[in-house]
Amino acid sequence: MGIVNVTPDSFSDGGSYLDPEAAIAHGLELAEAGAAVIDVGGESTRPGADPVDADEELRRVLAVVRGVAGQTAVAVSIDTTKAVVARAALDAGAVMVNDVSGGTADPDMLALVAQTGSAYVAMHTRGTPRTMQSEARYASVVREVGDELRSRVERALAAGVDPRALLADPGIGFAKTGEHNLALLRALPDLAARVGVPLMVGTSRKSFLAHLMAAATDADDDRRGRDDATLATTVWCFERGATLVRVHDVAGSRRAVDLLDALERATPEGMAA
Ligand code: PMM
Repeated sequence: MGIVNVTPDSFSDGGSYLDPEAAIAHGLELAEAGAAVIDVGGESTRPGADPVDADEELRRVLAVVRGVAGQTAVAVSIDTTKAVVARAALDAGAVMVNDVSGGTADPDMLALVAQTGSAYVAMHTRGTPRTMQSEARYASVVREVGDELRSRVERALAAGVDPRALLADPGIGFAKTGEHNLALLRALPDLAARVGVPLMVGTSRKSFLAHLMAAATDADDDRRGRDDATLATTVWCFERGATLVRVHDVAGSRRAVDLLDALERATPEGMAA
């Protein structure tokens, strides 16, 4: 899943794609680079971010969803917690709703997804982007995130969301410390078993990667370093059963994943040849 943030304040690409034409061109570039889904978002979810009202969110995303969906066969997803934004985006050509609140922010969201038959990503978080980091307290992060995510999945299924089009996401960086993030990444197979639906994971350029880089290399914490660390976590996630990863650098991720596939298929004879 390639990311198009149409926001002034997302932490890694905020402000780069506020102009709809630039955002559409970027989405098409990610499709060309091999993304399976293009995720368009108009509200930053970085820790402490201020909420955006539905009118402003629609003003940012709608032309971009329409433009990308109209010019590529690659699926478009709308990254929103609001049912009105999701509905308009689905009407404009999106086929998936990526909801970082997992259906807890808007009481109308799950019914809308069920009624439209769209695909749905239920992500785990606690509180809102403003409050979530104060809620990063767990006795056992894998068990608690697994249980809370499972209950979001069950609510989605009970509302009539299509079970074949439902993904769950542990919400790396959402109400989690760096250590929580690493614990969840290490336990992905266990988490997948607890949640019972395919997993999507988003580590791309997130701040906990700086600590991982510092522990593993003497590289500076810059964009390149975070993209390298994202590739390592992307391969890690696919190796441990994730179905979809959400990334900024689609071309690099695509190459890494194609190499992983080649490695898995390779025979000793094939490698020698
Ligand atoms: N992360 C961000 C935004 N939306 N959606 C899902 N499902 N999973 C994530 O991990 C996720 C998300 C924040 O990252 P960004 O500001 O770089 O887009």
